[in-house]
This record gives sequence, structure tokens and C-alpha cells, in this order.
Amino acid sequence: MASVLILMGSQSDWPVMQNAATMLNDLGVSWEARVVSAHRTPDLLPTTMKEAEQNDVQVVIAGAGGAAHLPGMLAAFTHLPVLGVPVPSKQLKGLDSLLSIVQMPKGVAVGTMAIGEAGAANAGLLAAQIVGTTNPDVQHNVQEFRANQRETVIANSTLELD
Ligand code: RP5
Repeated sequence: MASVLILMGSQSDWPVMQNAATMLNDLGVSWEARVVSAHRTPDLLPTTMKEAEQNDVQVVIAGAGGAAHLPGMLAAFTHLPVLGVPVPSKQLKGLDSLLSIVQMPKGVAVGTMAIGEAGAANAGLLAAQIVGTTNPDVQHNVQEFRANQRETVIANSTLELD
């Protein structure tokens, strides 16, 4: 299995969640992505977490929208760090997803990211930073990414009228 397991509640979450996968690719971190739903396939949650632990997954990224119980439920079944990504929902634009993920009870931790694509990308980045604490190559890639980002901002820092 890969270093990072990306889980999501529905295939419909993939356009957002693939931003995590793209970031992990850019930073040289292996990943695997699957759909498991807290509501539609609840029995798969504990077995998926057990499999992840047995196969040396280091970080779980979990995205869901609406009544987004997936990250919290996964966290309840594992000691692995879980990063929750609130996926934008049709009716409430992801505010429901955010509040469903962020307000965990004391004693079970989920790292909650921003709503949508930026949150998914940053989940990939943060997962790489966690992997990088024990993998010097990944740590180097993260540092290079940050240095390149800095150079891009500086190179485009002068503003003119349209
Ligand atoms: C959640 O319900 C999923 O994470 C998704 O964001 C949302 C809608 O799912 P679909 O009806 O598009 O399958 O469980």
C-alpha cells in the first residue's frame, strides 16, 4: 500500500480530492485513493483502517461533503493521523461539511483543512510534511516546493494597471 491513503465519501468528491493526489505526486509521495462512505458503506471503515495500519500507511486524507462524518469516523478506528477535507456541497457550499468535520469531541483528533480544492491540495502538502519527518527525500521535495513558490511570488510581485 502507499504512504498516503486518500479516502472520500463518493466518486463525486474526486474532482476536489484529486488536488491532494496531484500535490502528493509533485512531492514524490505514493498514494492510493478509494471511495468509502460513512453512511453507505459503514462496515468498510474499520476494515479499511486496519488494512492501512497493517500496510504501513502513514497518513489518511479523508474528504466528504454535506453531513461529512467520514474523517471523524475513520479517526475513531485508527491511530494514524487523519486529515479531513470539507468538500463543497450543493446546498450549503461546504459550510456544512466544514462544521461536520471540524468540531470533534475531545479525545479523537482530525486535522481539518480548508473547504474545497485548496484544502485538498494542502492536505496533500501537510501529509507530505508528515511523511517528510521520517523521509529525507520527501522533506527535501517539500523544501524545494516552498522555495519555488517563494521565487514565483517574488517574480510576479510588481503590479500595473490593466
Ligand atoms: C457525501 O455525500 C459525499 O462525500 C459527497 O460529498 C456527498 C454527495 O454524494 P453523492 O450523492 O454525489 O454520491 O457522502
